[in-house]
Amino acid sequence: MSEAPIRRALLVVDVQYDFMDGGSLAVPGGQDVVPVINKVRKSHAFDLVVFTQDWHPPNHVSFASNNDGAELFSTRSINGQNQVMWPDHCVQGSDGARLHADLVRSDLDPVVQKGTHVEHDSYSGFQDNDRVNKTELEAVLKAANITHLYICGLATDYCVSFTVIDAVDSGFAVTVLDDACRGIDPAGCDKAKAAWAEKGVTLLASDELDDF
Ligand code: VGL
Ligand code: ZN
Repeated sequence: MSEAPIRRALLVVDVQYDFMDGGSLAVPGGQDVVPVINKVRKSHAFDLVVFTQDWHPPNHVSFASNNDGAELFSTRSINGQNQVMWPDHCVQGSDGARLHADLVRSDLDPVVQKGTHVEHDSYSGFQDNDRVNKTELEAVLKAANITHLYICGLATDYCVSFTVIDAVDSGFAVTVLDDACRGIDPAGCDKAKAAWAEKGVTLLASDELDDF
């Protein structure tokens, strides 16, 4: 049986101002991924580069401010999901929701928005946490015949991790670029990496990446 030719995409998760130091939901050192991601992009011939963008309506269910009496970073059960009560972040059209201006981008790079439904949170770039709605990410990748995904961005223990797991489940060969990611909680990052290893994900430093 002949194998599909290798086609590689760089998938950059949620590199947005609200996740930078000083942002409303800061990931420590979040901005430090930008030069690493740019360097990887410039030094490799990716067939496609895709960005995800957390893109919430102001009345989004994941905001503590929209849940009476909710303490920030506590967890509530909402529609059968454990929902973290986040600070307001990545509100559609806000400055905090913008992708970092220093990211090298082309007009050809798709930007896939997620978390757009009021009642559903979406850590994964592929689908809501409750799996009710899919984004167009899988269709975008499949339309470009992508076989291998190189994933980086923010935050390791939330949106990167959920995206990595769904990417494997969607049939892609997945590599995560460790130094092009930052996480919120170190214990959560360790847990995420253990789960990725179980799924056959390759974890590399960006300078360990093969030439292509
Ligand atoms: C994220 C929490 C809430 C992320 C997004 O990008 O990791 N985390 N929304
Ligand atoms: Zn969010």
